[in-house]
This record gives sequence, C-alpha cells and structure tokens, in this order.
Amino acid sequence: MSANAVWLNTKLATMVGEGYGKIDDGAIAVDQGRIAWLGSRGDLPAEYRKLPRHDCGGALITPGLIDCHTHLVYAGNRAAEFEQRLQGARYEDIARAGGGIQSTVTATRAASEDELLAQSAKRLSAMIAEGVTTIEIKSGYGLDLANELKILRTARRLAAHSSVEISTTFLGAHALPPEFAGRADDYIAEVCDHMLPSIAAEALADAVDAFCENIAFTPAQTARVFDAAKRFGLPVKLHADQLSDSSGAALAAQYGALSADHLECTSAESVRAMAQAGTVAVLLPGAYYFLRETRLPPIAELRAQRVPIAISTDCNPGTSPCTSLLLMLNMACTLFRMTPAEALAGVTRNAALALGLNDRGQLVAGMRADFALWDVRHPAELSYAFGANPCVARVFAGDRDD
Ligand code: DI6
Ligand code: FE
Repeated sequence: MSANAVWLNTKLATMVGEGYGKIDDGAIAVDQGRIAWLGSRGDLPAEYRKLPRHDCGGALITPGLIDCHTHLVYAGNRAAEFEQRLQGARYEDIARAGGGIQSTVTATRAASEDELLAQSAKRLSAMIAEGVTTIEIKSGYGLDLANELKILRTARRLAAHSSVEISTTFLGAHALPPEFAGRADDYIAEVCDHMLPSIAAEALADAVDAFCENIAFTPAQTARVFDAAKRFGLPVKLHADQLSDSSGAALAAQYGALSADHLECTSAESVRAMAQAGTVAVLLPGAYYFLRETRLPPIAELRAQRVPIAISTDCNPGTSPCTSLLLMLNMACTLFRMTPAEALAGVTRNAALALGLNDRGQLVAGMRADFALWDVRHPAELSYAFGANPCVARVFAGDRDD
C-alpha cells in the first residue's frame, strides 16, 4: 500500500474542463493510492499539512499518461517489410501476399511465453519511462486459441511485474490465419464460439476488438464478433475505416462501442453516429505517418460533433513500431493539426474514456493517484519537443518510481 503524502511546489495540469485545467502553485494530497485533495498550495487543508512532503522542484504534474490502443505483445519485427515498402510495395499488397500481420503471427506462434514476455517487457519499459501509467494491449498475433491465450496471459503477467495498469483486448478477428484460408466465415465462428468463450472464462480480456477492412473482415463478420462479445458482457471497440470506408465507425457506434480507432476514411455521417452513441475517436498518428497516408481523419467533423478524441501509439510491428506516446503528441499537432491541449487530453482524459475507465485521466479528488512529473514550464512543451523525454518521475497509485 502506498504511503500517504503531499506533493508540493508544482504546477498542475489537471485536464479538467476544455483546456489544461492549470493550477500554478499547486499541491496534491494522496491517501491510500487515491487523490484525497488537490488545489492551490495555500488552500491545503490542515489535516494534510502534517503528511510527509515531496518537493517537486517546480515540476509540472499531469495525470499519468494512458496509451489506449497498442499491440505491444508480439515477437520479432518487420524491418524487411519496411524496406519493401520503401521500394514501392504497398502495405495491403504485402498483406495479401501472406506477409504483414501474418509474418508476425508466425513469429509470435513460434515464441515461448517467456520469450514473448521478455521482448514485450522492453517495449513496456520504454513506455513507462515516458510517464505512462495505464496501457491497453490487444491480442491478435496468435489467431488460434492457444496462441491468443498466450498473448493475453503475457499481457496479464506484464501487469503483475510492473507498476502500470494493463487493460487487455481480444482481437481474434485481426487477420485470417492460413489454416482458414478461403474460409473467413468459419474463422469468425471459431472466434465467436470457441476462442472468445474460453478467453472470457479465464477473464483474460477486458474488451473485444476487430479489424473491419477489405484486407481483413467485413462489417457483417465484425457484427458477429460484436454480438458474441455482448453475450459475454464485454465492451467492444473497432479498427475502423483505416484504409477504406466500410462505415466501420458507424457500425461501432451502433453497438455502443467504447471507441472507433484510426478513422482516416470515416464519413461525416459515421462521425454523427459516434457522437450520438458516445463512442470515442482514437486517432493513431504513428500509423498515418509510417504508412505515409495522405487522407486525414475527419478532425473538423469530430470537433464539430464534440466527439472526444484520444491519441495513441498503436504500438505494433507493421504500421507503428513506436513506443513513444510523447512523439504521438507532437505528431497529433504537426500531422493532424490538433492543439497541444487537445493532444494532451487525448492521452489522458479522453484515453481513459476510450477504455471505459472513470477513475483516471484527470487530476481530481477521488481518482487514482497516477501522475507524471515533467521538467517543463508549460504543458504545451510536451507536444512541442520531439525525441526528448522530460519525464522526471512517475507516481503509480501513490507510489513514486525509484
Ligand atoms: N491496424 C493496424 O494498424 C495494426 N492492426 C490493424 O488492424 C497493424 C498490424 C500489423 O501490421 O501488424
Ligand atoms: Fe491497431
């Protein structure tokens, strides 16, 4: 159990309200892993004045960062495919020729659970070093029951070994495994009637995702996966409209999805459906950049419809081999023209919404005491600089990392 303490001599970006929710000379009192009180230092109630004090030396405190869309658990890498793409091959063509996701499936199936853990732990450490306190991890590189279980167990083991919370997502409908070639509907039946029930029985998934795309699964197949998720009481989310518009975001909204992710090709009509359903937009600038996409997600429409926008790394070996959520803040601004305040909300408040977690993502009394300390004067600097890591400390459930 964490030590009760007060954090002083800090600027706070509470992320409450539209902007940063700044408090200039702030203080946070932590009690049993939760924020007990926060505000201006001068207003600190007497009961907290006797607690042990941490002098933050003027550092900025933000909520702990939340990476709400990653495929962090996989084996190997796809540098060779990157070279092929640089010589003109398209991502879709490599996928259709049996490379792409399939090559990571081969490597992941071949890895033992311990090997997978070791490779994934390095990526997790890099994320944690940048102030991340909650991460979502998807399966989807196993594509059979034993290997999907191996990935989800690895994700749970990573959480047990580190000071980070991990939310797991079953992405069995990520790609068609070779043993089901030409039988996509049969594979969807396998996902719904065999894999998902076993995974749910072991409580290994907190949500269910699918890849709705012309190189992956149709809207009708996606709907079958969502219906199965509902039977097990699991929330859904979707890789929607990344490479083409199949009205994936509207389908996600129809199912009350937590989030619809990617959205480069999403129509204004689908955005309206998301707004009505309260489905969060998760934008992934790393994948947009790495695939050298030119079609931007419908940012203006998302803003106009007041759809919360989250930002994430999409950490995966094919389209975003990246562990830096800070770099994504910069890319959200430079590539997507988001404001630094919108970008920071995207990795805190709105990322929490995308995971359906209402106990984090802002600095508010009663929420988890997950926060990050930064050697910057203003929160916009977190989006402005790239390739730097100004994180000086991270606090997870009230405990400071050593
Ligand atoms: N969209 C993505 O960006 C990742 N999965 C997906 O459905 C990429 C997966 C990969 O190429 O390994
Ligand atoms: Fe993804």
